[in-house]
Amino acid sequence: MTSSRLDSPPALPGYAHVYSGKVRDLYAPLDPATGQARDDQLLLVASDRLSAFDFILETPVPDKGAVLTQLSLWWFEQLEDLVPNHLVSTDVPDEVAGRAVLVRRLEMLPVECVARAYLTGGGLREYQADGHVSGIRLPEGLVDGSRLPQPVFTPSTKAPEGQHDEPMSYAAVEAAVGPDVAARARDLTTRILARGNEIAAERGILIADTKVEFGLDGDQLVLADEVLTPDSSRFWPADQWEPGHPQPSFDKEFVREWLMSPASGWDKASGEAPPPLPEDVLERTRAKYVEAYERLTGRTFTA
Ligand code: Q0Z
Repeated sequence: MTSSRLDSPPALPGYAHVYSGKVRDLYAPLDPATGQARDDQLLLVASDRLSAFDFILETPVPDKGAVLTQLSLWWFEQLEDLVPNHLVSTDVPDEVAGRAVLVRRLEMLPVECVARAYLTGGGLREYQADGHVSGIRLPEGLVDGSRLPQPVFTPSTKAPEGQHDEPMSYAAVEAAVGPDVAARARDLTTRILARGNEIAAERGILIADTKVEFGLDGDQLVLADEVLTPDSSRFWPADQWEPGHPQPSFDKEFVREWLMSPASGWDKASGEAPPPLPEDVLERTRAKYVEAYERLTGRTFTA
């Protein structure tokens, strides 16, 4: 058995492969004059790979990479007055058209900048232990899915691929990047999520939490990587929001439901890789990504 993430990434003429994550690949453009990899730019390529229950599924979701790339680009525009971003150009090779961006290579902060607007997951577990998340005292009586009075900054460490990020205290962020950069990153992260929710709420989507990455250009913080996509954030359907239990995922609900059903024949506890997804589950999942894009942006998605 092979999994797609062990396959070599596609060769892209004019680019050197740098790194592959779970669902994306990173390349450096080659200088045509010298054939050497440039050190000032990167090509970020989003694949159609999907992760569920910590596995990369073997069946790609058609157009997922393009939908998420186009969504990130739209959010960059919506956030332009809040924060500069790393985008250089969307003029990319035909093989990756629509699902890749050329970006400025930055000195990345060694911190995952997470903000939470609703309580769930690791934040909920911290709250249940002692009423705090990331050192911030929250009101009493909150449950899974509760909306927080305001978005809170809950940074985490950048764990090596395959491992889970660990919560990081704000003091540890200050020690890693200095108090000034830490305060600006905290402020920007919570504002990005607040702005995201102002826009998404009008369109029937709640953004429970999000992870953003910043790089430094001199002393200026620059928004890098993807932003406010279903891969970097928890999207919930607003009309089904009901605090008190886990909320359905906007994008992965059909995948999770099928994998956990007897129809899949898969036992999560077995540690085995999940089976390939049936065509109808794939098609409905593709439709959810397109729906998120079209509802948020008001644009029609064209592949
Ligand atoms: C992003 C990632 C992957 C895609 C490094 N502007 C930047 N400058 C320097 N580094 C990065 C960026 Cl975005 C950077 N990542 C995460 C991994 C594909 C994005 F394999 N890593």
